[in-house]
Amino acid sequence: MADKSIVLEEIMSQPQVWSSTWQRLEGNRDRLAELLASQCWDAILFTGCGSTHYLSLAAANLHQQMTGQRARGVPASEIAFFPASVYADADAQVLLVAISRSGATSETLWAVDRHHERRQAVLGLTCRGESPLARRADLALALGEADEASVAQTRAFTSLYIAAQYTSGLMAGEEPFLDALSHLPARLETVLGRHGEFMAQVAAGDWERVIYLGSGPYYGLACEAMLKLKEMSLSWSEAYHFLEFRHGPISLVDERTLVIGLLSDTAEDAERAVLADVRRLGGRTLAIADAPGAGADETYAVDLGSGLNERARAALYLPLLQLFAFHRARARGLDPDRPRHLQQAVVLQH
Ligand code: F1P
Repeated sequence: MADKSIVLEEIMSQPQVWSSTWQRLEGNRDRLAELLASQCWDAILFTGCGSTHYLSLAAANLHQQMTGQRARGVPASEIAFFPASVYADADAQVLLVAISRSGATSETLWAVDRHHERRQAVLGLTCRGESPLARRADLALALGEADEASVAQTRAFTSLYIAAQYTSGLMAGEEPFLDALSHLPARLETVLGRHGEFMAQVAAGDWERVIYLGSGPYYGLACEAMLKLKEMSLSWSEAYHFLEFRHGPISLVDERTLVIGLLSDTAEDAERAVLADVRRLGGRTLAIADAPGAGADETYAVDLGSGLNERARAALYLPLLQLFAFHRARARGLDPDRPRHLQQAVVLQH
């Protein structure tokens, strides 16, 4: 197999791409602020499919925490087919944030159309300015620099997530948070330099199953890491809210189980205790945190060392986990540039 890989290039390009994304977001600040202030929104609904659905989960969690405004992340197909389960009140003012790398995914466009039937605004976050989503949204932020040739989303996911963080920070009026986002590219450069090779070593282990755990806004990111591993390496993987893992799934743990924890600041002690339980039962753990845990005895540990709080630093976890999926695929003799059964976007016939 050739050493060159498109998806690897895209993963490693994230520091530069995040930098361009940041500039683009700053350039669109006034237009975005205008849309956000155009109504007294009762709720914000985030939606997407696949990776961008998981992005919606993470973004909604963060948004509600930052703004106190009701926010929810749902798969676009639920809005299209079960709108009554999504919109509680017919008169509520709801802003839909529709997220799609391609801007062409059928269910996401159906959700946009459903939402427009309510005569309410759609903010589109996409990588393609000429896409149907960009044309249909009331305001579209098109992150062309983050677009990808690969099937598996990597830099598109993280850049779109940063755009969602920016939107929530703007709505919350939190300038220090917005400023913290501008430091992410430099922090990522350091993280990749320090830990990139190490992820390749861990990925080469004899794992039968890999489980990702995250709390709060990190749950959606844990789900995305799980999806990356499935897509690229055809490996058995699952994701749970951190403490949920004890409530049944922990019975899966054995010596060929790797549990990867995306550690928050808020619940760090409780999360490390879950990982300790995994090791006690014979499993292996990889803890990704901003700083080493005092007295923690992880099988593997990665410290991001960003100095940023858990809300701002979230995107930093993913490139390492994307590298893990990439190297796992290579270790299994698969080509991560050609995931089985997948296309870049799912476009369905009506
Ligand atoms: C969404 C998506 C991808 C997935 C697959 C099919 O695409 O579900 O997350 O990896 O390749 O499409 P998009 O709406 O974000 O373009």
